Amino acid sequence: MTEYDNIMLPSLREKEHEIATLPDDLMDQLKMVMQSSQQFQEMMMMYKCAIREVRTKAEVLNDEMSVRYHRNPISSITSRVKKPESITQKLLKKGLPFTVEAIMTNLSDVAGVRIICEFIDDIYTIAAMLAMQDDLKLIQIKDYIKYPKDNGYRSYHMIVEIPVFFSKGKTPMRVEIQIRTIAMDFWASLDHELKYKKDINPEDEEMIAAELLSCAERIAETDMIMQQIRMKLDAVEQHKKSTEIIIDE
Ligand code: 0O2
Repeated sequence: MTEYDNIMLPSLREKEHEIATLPDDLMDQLKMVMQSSQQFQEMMMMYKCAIREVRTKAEVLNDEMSVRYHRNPISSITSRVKKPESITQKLLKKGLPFTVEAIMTNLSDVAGVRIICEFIDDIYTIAAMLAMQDDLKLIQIKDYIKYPKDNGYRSYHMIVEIPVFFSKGKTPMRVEIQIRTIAMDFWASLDHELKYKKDINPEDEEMIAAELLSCAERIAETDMIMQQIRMKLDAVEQHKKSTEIIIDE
């Protein structure tokens, strides 16, 4: 038995593999117990540190490219540690015990970093540059841009393991990196909102889902066109530079 087993509510102990959702009051109790546990606090601190490491890596790449190519491929970076209630739901869904060990071994998205790029090409450039770094271990890639989800969701997901140096030594920590364009992010935030609207009636939900899917397709087309414009502008710039060199010579 791990220390963390102590934070599991006795009423949940027998049922943990059977239930997929919890009544709100039980969820609140579990959340409070989790948050007051020292081990849980420590784990969340470790995930926050891992997020900082990944954010720094992305910021460094963006700074370098802005000096080298005079443009920022990353338009913004956001991050979050998963909320205790979302961690609980995921553990329940996967039939896992409420332990720090189970969380750290089985959940890869407790720490999340979202990198928002201007253009589709930038997504793959940043992803490749991150994957190349030898202190970062690539665990999994889900390319929902090449293979969008049925609902229209598009984004590039990487699960990475990054070493974080604490007082007791080095700990490899998992972080989920989501990389997407501004347009994809705009779509995903509206889709996310729909997921949490519980009072919506089924016909409306179906209609909104169909509209969202059609928006996702139009957004994908727009992203492609914006990418082509970017490439044309780059080609003009390149041509200008090469003629300047010839004139100088
Ligand atoms: P939140 O609130 O963002 O944390 P897994 O068990 O993790 O391997 P999962 O969760 O299906 O399996 O992995 P996947 O498909 O890589 O999705 C992980 C995250 O991507 C989700 O986290 C969302 O943030 C985002 N995502 C995936 N599909 C969709 C979608 O259809 N719409 C939107 N808006 N976001 C999506 P969480 O834990 O679901 O949520």
